[in-house]
Amino acid sequence: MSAAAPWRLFLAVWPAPEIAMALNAWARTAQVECGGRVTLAANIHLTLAFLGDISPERVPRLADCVRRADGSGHVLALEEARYWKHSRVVWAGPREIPPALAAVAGALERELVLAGFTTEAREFNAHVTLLRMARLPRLLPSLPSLPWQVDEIVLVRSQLSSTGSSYAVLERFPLA
Ligand code: 2AM
Repeated sequence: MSAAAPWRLFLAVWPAPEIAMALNAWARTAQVECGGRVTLAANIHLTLAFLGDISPERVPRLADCVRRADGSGHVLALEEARYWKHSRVVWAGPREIPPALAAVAGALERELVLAGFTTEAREFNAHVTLLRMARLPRLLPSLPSLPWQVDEIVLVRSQLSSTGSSYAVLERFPLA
């Protein structure tokens, strides 16, 4: 019997709809300056760990790792908007990564590695992608004040198509 086709998976924090809508509205304003494709409000998230292609049979083991990772709820303030030239992405992120967010990302990484999962080699860089295929902006509009209450981690399956990525939340893990 052949193994099930892999799923493209990642662990993330997902904003409440009003925060996602405010970020999407901001991105549409920034688009006037730098073009590009705006991330749909429903797709806005911050990735904690990217797993890539994983056999669906390993999902229960992956979920156990997330449950073992200690983490606490906290507020994430997105204060800075930046442009990455190499990926042509406009993103928002905190000026400094909240210690609780860094701690949960670190705990996840440790548990995943212990359980034999391979995560991305890049250092954790807390960012929320808001525009793709953008030109270098001269100046980005300032971000509204968006206190994002982070109170759960989500396990997400990403499916790629010609119209972009679609995301399905497979499981939610509350933070203490
Ligand atoms: P991005 O927004 O910077 O592209 C789903 O694709 C999520 O996983 C996105 O947040 C994306 O980050 C991130 N992601 C996609 N491919 C990745 C990779 N190879 N390494 C790390 N993160 C990745």
